[in-house]
Amino acid sequence: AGWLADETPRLDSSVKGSAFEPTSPRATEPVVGPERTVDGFAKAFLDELNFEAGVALKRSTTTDQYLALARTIRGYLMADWLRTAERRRQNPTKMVGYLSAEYLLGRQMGNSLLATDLGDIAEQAMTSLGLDFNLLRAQEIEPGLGNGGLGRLAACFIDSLASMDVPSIGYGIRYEYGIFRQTFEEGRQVEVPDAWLSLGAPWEFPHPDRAVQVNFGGTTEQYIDGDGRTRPRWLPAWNVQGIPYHYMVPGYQNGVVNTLRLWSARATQEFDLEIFNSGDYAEAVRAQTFAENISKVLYPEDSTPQGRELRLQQQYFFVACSLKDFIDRTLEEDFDLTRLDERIIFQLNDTHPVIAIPEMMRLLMDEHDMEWAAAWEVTSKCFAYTCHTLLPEALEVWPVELMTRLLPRHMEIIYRINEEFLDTVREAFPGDELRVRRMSVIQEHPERAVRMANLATVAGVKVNGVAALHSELLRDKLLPDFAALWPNKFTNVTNGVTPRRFIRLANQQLSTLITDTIGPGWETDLERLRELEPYADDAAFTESFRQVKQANKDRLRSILSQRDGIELPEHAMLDVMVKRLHEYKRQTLKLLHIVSMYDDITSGRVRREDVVPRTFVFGAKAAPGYFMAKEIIFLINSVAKTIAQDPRVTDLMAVAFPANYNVTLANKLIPAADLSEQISLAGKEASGTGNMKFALNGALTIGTDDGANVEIRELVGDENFFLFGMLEPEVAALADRGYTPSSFYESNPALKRAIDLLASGHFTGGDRSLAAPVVDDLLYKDRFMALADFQSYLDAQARVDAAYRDVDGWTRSAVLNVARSGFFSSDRSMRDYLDRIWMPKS
Ligand code: C3B
Repeated sequence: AGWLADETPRLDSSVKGSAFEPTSPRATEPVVGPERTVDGFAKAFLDELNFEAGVALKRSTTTDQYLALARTIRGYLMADWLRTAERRRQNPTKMVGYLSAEYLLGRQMGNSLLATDLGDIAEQAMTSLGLDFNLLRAQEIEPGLGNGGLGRLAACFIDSLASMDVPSIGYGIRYEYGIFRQTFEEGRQVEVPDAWLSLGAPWEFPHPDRAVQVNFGGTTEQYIDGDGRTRPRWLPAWNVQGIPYHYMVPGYQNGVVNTLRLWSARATQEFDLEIFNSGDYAEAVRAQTFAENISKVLYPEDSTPQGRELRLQQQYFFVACSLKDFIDRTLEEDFDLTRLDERIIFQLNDTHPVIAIPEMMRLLMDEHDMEWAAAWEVTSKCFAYTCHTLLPEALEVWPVELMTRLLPRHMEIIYRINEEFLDTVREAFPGDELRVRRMSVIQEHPERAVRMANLATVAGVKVNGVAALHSELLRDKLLPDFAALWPNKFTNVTNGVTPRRFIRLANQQLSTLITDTIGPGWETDLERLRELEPYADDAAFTESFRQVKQANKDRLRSILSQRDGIELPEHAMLDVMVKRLHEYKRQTLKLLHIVSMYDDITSGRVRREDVVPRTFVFGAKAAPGYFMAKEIIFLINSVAKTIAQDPRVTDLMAVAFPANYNVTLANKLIPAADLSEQISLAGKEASGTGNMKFALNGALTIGTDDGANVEIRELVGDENFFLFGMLEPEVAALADRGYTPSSFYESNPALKRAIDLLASGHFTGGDRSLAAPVVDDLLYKDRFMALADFQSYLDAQARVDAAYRDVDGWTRSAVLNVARSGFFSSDRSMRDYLDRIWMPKS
């Protein structure tokens, strides 16, 4: 057990340029963990199985074995976890508190094995016990505690923070049910609850002993305090407890393990005791259910918020728990809270946690006796806000009526923040009452409501967008009045993805090829992928690169065959569009391309030998209440089925739509892709992060000039990217002129044919009405201008075909995509947050 005695943290592979110098660890109590040998691992595993679970190996189920394996692996992380925490406690510095309602973590086992470098030992240990390691790994249900890009981004960020040894903590909600499991019935999406905890939860550590109370409702009043001062206080009507659950966030082979703290809601004892004592047993149980509802389920809306009361309860619940946890438990007891900003910066992941701002004011004033001015002084240094969208309907507003009912004290505080803020505006822009109205934290129409983005902008030290274009539009179009008042508040941090999960784990063969070519260490210094550039013309390297891609495609074919019964052709370009189903992302544009290709072949308009065979893969969940998104899913499945049954085309095209796209499936799909579809209407996709994962795995992008596509194209080069579509200013101009989709339909024969064929019922068993919702929307509304970009898209797809025929040229471009995408590591994003927002030098 040499590694246990080893008190030097293994920081040699920590990310270059980390803002934090590792401090000498002072573990006061050595933690004894299992030995890093096959025997040691096997013994630890049997200990878990026999003594913790109380099961004999011979009698154990696959689930028992999976749980014991998970607990064994986490045992190896324990010493580093405790040591990291102790080191931080001994040397308190400014921390990052990442506040996010979503963490789309993906499976934990593979990542933990990678972080500890225990993969081989674990596999051999399982084999020595006669167990199938891969079967056990496949048991894990990923914690789907997020919807899509925003939640996955949070997971990438905490991975990077640990790999860079940044003192940080992630705060969020432990939903009992994560994002629904998607199934298809007759081509239509059916949602099944995601009971991810049902088999046991081997990766979490509940701490009911550290419960926090959270209050809701009631009223406020003025009272006279001990010093004769009149002060407001909150008389809440009900409360719940937040139970923290801790999750390890291991850094990449650097001896660091950070913490993710997710809160689960429980009924407080007072709450139900009172009712119990009144003799109403049923009411007491109902009350319990009511309290526990708060963390019951993840809202499955993505990008468009549902303004439901329970959602505001969730937001306040986790934020109140987290602030209290930080102030009461993480800070030293006598810490001077006027200096809070020296010890914490809370990053607000979109508007979901923005209620933290008035909550901090309330804590400082009502519970820590601070005056307004002092409380505001420090609060306005402790938060920064990331905006993840531009769609106006996606900006959260909470009705004043609801806010007053649920959080009356917070509403008062928000009013006062707004009053003082509007004074500032009036001073800066005298007589400009229209501007005052636009900037107010309170909107008056269509109903009085709190604009959470405005509140975050008023209080935040910085406001950032998530890609260069997005940050520009955020500043100049979404919040221009704020930018005029505070130009320096606005900044950009382009998103990134963790290379550990999305290259090293997802694409082991490519990782080996990279390491063999440029040596180790690129996983934490991703710009080093540049060293691959010279190999883009190296025959041996490009041959290996192609073999890796083919192997990944073969693996995907076998996975889809087993998982979904989908049989894909062996040799075809793999053209992939995976992301949430949203009209602005334009899955319908992809569908129009597919239908157009089908029509070209079946009508003999193209010669068969001129067709580049393609396999199209979709992966997308629709929000359960999003009618049009669900209709689009149905239509894609209908087209897929018709194509699969039409012998005229089966050798040239196939469409696959495996159900339940999630992080686990992404890890199999992305490494296999040749072509990455990033085709949102320009100006609508804030960043995209899937686009980065594809480029890093050697897919070429066909994309609009939107989000991070802009930066991908700049870096990989125009000749290695298929650009199409209107630019954002052109989109804006067309919208101003008035957009009529039907005019594009009338004037473009290829488009007309594709739409007519869709509308004819050809793909829907002859029933025209089944295609009508989507077709009619395209023809008469088409809010995201798919028809306007259709021809440009078709032309770009023709360029893709031509490029793909040139095998060497394509491979060269693919290699260059990998070599030039190192910028998109989330380590770089974290460095940017550190330099520009969290710990700026100046
Ligand atoms: C997403 C955006 O739609 C993506 O463009 C972006 O890459 C990610 O966030 C991460 O920044 N997003 C989301 O997933 N959910 C929201 N509510 C808003 C934005």
